[in-house]
Amino acid sequence: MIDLYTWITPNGLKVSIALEEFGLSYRSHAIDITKGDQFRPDFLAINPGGKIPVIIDDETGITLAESGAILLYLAEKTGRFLPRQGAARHHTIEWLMWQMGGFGPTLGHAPYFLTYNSGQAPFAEDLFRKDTHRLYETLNARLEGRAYLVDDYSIADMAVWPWVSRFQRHKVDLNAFPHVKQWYLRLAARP
Ligand SMILES: N[C@@H](CCC(=O)N[C@@H](CS)C(=O)NCC(=O)O)C(=O)O
Repeated sequence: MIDLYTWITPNGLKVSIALEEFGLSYRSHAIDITKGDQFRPDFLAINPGGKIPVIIDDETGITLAESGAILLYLAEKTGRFLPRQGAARHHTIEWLMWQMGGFGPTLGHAPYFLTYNSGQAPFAEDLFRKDTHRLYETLNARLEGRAYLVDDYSIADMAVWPWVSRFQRHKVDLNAFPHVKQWYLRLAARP
């Protein structure tokens, strides 16, 4: 059994999606980050950084934070959604890292300037608007002529999708990125 400590944010949703897709048994524990649950001593004991998501797998005894590391762990545990070898494995990790290092952090910060405090920091707003559009353009170019980020549906798609689901907060019109929109709706239709 896996215990999942999480909240309804893109990094949290990645792991919820993965656990459902992998068909693993798990229990969810809500860590309400809007109320400061992430700073409770019992949560800091499992992740001193005070960030969701975290899993504890009682089969292996491992406690793991960082959504990208959790997705890799679950893929290796089950042997699914990450090719075992070859170029497709490296490209899946490449797109997972693209999400973890660029798409996620940039889109995580962008709404503070573009949505919640627009007009207050013009330089930051301009920077995040340009970077956001550049990242969506990169994703759109990657998805042209492809059903998924790599050959088959993988942990890379699971990592990117919950971030795209917040496109309105990024002030992005998905119609301007038609390949992203088709991919977004295709994945949304999964059970
Ligand atoms: N790199 C981490 C980021 C985790 C993260 O930023 N979690 C946010 C929610 S999406 C959080 O717990 N925020 C609470 C806080 O910063 O106090 C991951 O991918 O798991």
